[in-house]
Amino acid sequence: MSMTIYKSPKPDIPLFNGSIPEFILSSPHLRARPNSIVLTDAVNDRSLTAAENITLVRSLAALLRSKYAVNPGTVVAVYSPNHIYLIAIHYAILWCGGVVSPVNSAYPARDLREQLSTADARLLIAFTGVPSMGDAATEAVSTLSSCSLVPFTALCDDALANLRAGDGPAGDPVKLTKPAAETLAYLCFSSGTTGKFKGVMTSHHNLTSNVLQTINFDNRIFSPEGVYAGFLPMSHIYALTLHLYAAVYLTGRLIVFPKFELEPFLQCIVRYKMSHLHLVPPILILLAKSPLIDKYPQIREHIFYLGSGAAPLSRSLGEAVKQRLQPANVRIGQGYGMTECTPVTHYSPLDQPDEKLGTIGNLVANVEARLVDPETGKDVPRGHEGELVVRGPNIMMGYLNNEEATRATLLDGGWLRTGDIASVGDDGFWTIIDRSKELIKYKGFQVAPAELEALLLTHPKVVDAAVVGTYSESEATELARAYVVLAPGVTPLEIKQWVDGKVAKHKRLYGGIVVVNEVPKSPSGKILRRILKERKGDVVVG
Ligand code: 4UU
Repeated sequence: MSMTIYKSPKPDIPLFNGSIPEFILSSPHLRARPNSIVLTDAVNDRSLTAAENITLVRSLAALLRSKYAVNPGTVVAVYSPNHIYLIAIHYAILWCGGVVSPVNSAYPARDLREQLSTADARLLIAFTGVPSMGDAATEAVSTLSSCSLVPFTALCDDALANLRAGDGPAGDPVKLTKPAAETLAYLCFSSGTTGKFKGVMTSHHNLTSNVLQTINFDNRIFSPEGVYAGFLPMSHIYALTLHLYAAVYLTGRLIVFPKFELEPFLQCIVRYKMSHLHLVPPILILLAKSPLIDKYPQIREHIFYLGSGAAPLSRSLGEAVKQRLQPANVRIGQGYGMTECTPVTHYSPLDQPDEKLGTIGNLVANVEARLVDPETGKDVPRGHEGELVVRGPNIMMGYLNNEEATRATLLDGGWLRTGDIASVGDDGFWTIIDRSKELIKYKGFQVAPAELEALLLTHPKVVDAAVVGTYSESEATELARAYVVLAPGVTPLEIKQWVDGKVAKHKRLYGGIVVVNEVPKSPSGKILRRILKERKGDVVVG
């Protein structure tokens, strides 16, 4: 088979061979500046230096090992809003040789339970200080005999008390017994190109490689001097790699927000001189349009770089934000990635011309790409669009206990199908044109149509159902919309409210619900989503 392989314009870089904790300890920045503040809580201003963070990791690791039996291979789920101690918890689990499965803090008990059981988690560290999360954690764990619950705050208090008492035999990180590329470190969840959520097996090598691939892309985009805005959820791969790891490895300063609200965020840009903001398109819309921007003109003095990722950014929105922040010369770029790639495969060069704002930039070092026909899998000729297929040290090991999905996604030779339709110019700039997979992205969060369809079909009055994304220009995001065939005696609004009451907030049917006579399907029974997306003049309820 003839392949057309596109290379990164960057030369290959040397990678790290060892565990994630060894990688963190090897950071030349950590050695040079142990006393720099790496983490600050935006709510109460509490901070940790690079060295204090590592001390906390050691104490937490000692506790996790001795009191909670976290050993090599033990899966520990972490269910918490962003918190300055969350980083140390992740590192400590890996320090013991354990595997981290981060859970979206917006998940209700049902989704949490499903992740715990699919990942076969033995321990759930949950932020029970938020009552709804405490309830969900208790409920989820109560039905699982092999998983126990540890409150986040109690665990950290214990570790801190041990430190004050001078305890906590530090110990070194566990030595890996297999190569780092074959040792599981993370189980994040993604629906991939089709179906429901699956555990993405990320190795130690996948993660350390992607940190190096991104920070070496440009040392002004990822600078040790940067003050980073940390509100993206740390349970998602975007913040996981760029904030928990890249920023902390560089000993940059991460300002940690448990949730996003525009005005406090703008105040914090000024208070902490935040320079490097990693955002998603719906936040760029706010920067372009919100009147609040005029109330805080000083933000322009501090912002150096705005990155957008996790969903498409249009050139016009990028330009509108640049305009709004003038006279400052704020650089805007995109990162493209997916959970299965740990995540970054493409990044925009810092000083690109505005006409490139709608592109995802270039391949990062050590990543190769192809463009294939999604139906036949054959490479398309140069200059044509096709499904993006990528290869590199950052590509996942596979989906946990799901050979069928792994085989459909990871092809021979280590190539991964992204389910995104892309094109590349002669200048090496890539553009995402469309998505061939089923996924819906709501404000950067994954919503799997298959999951909502399965839920809809459990309602006795829903005869058939399909869910597709519709785009909202005003919010710069996709919204999930259901097309349903209903039995007599129920209204579409009742169905919508029923769904919205059962799922995590980001999975609600914000795109409304439409009653149809039948769901269009192919002869093999596959939902023809394209036909639904192209329908016009529907009566949309809700
Ligand atoms: C168009 O969203 C992510 C990871 C995002 C990310 C982005 C920039 C991480 C680091 C960074 O620097 O992962 P998932 O698994 O939640 O979703 C993956 C999907 C992709 O397949 C694509 O459809 O999210 C979409 N996507 C994008 N689409 C991600 N980034 C982009 C982008 N433009 N820039």
